[in-house]
Amino acid sequence: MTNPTSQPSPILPSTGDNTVQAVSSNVALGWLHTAKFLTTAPQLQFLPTLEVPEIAFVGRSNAGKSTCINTLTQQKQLAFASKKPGRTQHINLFALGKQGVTDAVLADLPGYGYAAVPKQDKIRWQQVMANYLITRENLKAIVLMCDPRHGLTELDEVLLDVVRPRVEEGLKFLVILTKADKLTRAEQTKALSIMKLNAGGGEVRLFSATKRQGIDEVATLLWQWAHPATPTQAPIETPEKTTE
Ligand SMILES: Nc1nc2c(ncn2[C@@H]2O[C@H](COP(=O)(O)OP(=O)(O)OP(=O)(O)O)[C@@H](O)[C@H]2O)c(=O)[nH]1
Ligand SMILES: [Mg+2]
Repeated sequence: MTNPTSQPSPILPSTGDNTVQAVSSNVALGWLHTAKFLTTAPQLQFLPTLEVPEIAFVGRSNAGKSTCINTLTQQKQLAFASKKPGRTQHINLFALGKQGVTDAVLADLPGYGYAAVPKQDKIRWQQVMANYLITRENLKAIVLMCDPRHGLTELDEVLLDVVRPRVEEGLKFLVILTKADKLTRAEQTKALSIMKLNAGGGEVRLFSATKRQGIDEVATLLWQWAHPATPTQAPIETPEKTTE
């Protein structure tokens, strides 16, 4: 195994927003199960403008983004997953919401860093991705999928640089350490603590689609991000009654 994520890397600021609603993982998973294919687009300008929160899954090619979406939504083939890297080549949106009312969207993005892709295509895709991450207005959260056996790659670091200003403005950020089933318990613990250092204020979770590890936790987090608690109102003070 290569040494995972050992070098210090960009620290993302904490968003400092702790207003979350308590929810059971069953509710969160039930909500995720409502996912339906919404649309696909080769780049940002062809995506519909949406008002609901969007949660984007990004990461290196073959990291497990599409599989993670299928696992969380409990649908076998919602997103196309494949052994062959570079399977997802468009931005694919999936609508979530009970009773047919969309209240959030998941975005499955093409992976980066696949060596066999021609250089021109790589550059084009990096521009599409940067453009999406910087300007997509309803983007509420980014889930960075990272295979802990490889650690953060150079392109992951570039992505962290691109999203840092938005995280400072409140964008939520989660690193999912994928394919945790490939690691021993000790390696998982180590990879988790190293990534916690590297992700700064972002959340970090271990995940395995095959061993069904981390699913409840990630589902709950995504539900909370899509349904932030409205700040509790301060009680209105009524003047004390005076009797004369
Ligand atoms: N062992 C194991 N394999 C996994 C897991 N998640 C995904 N894989 C495998 O990893 C490969 C890539 O998965 P995808 O979900 O297609 O990866 P992706 O990140 O969407 O890839 P691109 O679309 O190319 O960017 C597939 O062969 C999956 O079966 C996991 O948790 N454990
Ligand atoms: Mg994919």
